Amino acid sequence: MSAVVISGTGLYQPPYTITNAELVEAFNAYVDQYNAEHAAEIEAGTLTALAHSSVEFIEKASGIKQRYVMEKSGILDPKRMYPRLQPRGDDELSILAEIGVEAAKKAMAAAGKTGADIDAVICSCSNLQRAYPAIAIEIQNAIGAKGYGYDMNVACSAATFGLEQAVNAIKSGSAKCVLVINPEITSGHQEWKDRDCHFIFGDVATATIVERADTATSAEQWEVLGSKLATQFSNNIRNNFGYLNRSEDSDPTARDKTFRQEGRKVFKEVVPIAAAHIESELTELKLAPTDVRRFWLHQANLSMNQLIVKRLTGGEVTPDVAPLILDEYANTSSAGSIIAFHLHKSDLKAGDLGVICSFGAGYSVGCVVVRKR
Ligand code: CO8
Repeated sequence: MSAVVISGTGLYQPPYTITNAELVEAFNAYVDQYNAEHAAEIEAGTLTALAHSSVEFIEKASGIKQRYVMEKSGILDPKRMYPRLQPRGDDELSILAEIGVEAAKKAMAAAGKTGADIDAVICSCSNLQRAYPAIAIEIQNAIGAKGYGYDMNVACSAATFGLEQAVNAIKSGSAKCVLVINPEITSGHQEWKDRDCHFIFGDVATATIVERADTATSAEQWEVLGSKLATQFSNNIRNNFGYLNRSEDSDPTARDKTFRQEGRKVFKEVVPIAAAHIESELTELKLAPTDVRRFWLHQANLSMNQLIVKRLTGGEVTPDVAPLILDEYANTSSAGSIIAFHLHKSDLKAGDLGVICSFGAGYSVGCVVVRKR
């Protein structure tokens, strides 16, 4: 059996940025408006006044400085606080497929492939636009790929879970060249009115080409040495949006139909899970954490990533060891670790070892160990 390699990656960056200052200004205007509208209940003690957000808190607590979004005016409108997207006809490319295709084109160019070379498309992300037909099949059609496509969702771990499915498809012979896409329009499910989480997410799309080493022609290739996935049920990150909302007669715009989390619990519980998970996969491959030249980790929180790598290596956690992209992109859910890999891999030398790792809702954690060829 030929080795399996990652032979190209691609990144689509949305057209708009929102800085923390812009975000906090809009949020605080919303809070002032809400408190003024509910002044009587707040005065009577039957309602708690909302508190202002702050740029200092956001940067200190998370490391996030800005985020990219598909649409900005709706999010920053204190009377709305979510994106304004134009509906598209059934005969037009959907917005999720469109950003996936843009990332895919870049990944295919990097790998020296055309659509005709791709024989499986996996669209793996946190937020799928519709129930069916699968976004992956729409992308397959748009790029002229053969074979099959399917959608999958493992929240923030969707990219590494998708990569393992791609590797397994190649090893089993069901595909020769797989396109894994992580399109994330998180702004649609972000709760922009909640001070605890309004700063967390950003939009983006990433794509990765996984293929047999004997068909790979790109200048830069990463052999997949192994991968490991794990899940453990938790309600600490949850979104109840779903197709049964109508039948339950529940309000589709209620707070529980957007992203919610117990951020501090997630932080505390997921750091040891992720560190142990990476270590156990490295041990199975007869490698040590100190053999790893670079960790491309899920981008949710700067301190979280530093703690994970510190637990593993015991050494200093520099951006060279664990590159940070969340300052610019925020948490882009499944795409975060792949953005880090895409932007911070070319300086490594042949033989260098790296780990792509993502973790999040579920809980879920996935890691992929790669070596530069
Ligand atoms: N401005 C000012 N003060 C604030 C703000 C704010 N914006 N927000 C909270 N505070 C206050 C709180 O009220 C609290 O005050 P007090 O001490 O008086 O109670 C204080 O600041 C501290 O609040 P927290 O304990 O909440 O703050 P933390 O230090 O824990 O930081 C973080 C919050 C940054 C959220 C942090 O907990 C974190 O990053 N945790 C990890 C989260 C994580 O990794 N989550 C993964 C989720 S992503 C995922 O799995 C994908 C889901 C699918 C994507 C959906 C797309 C929309």
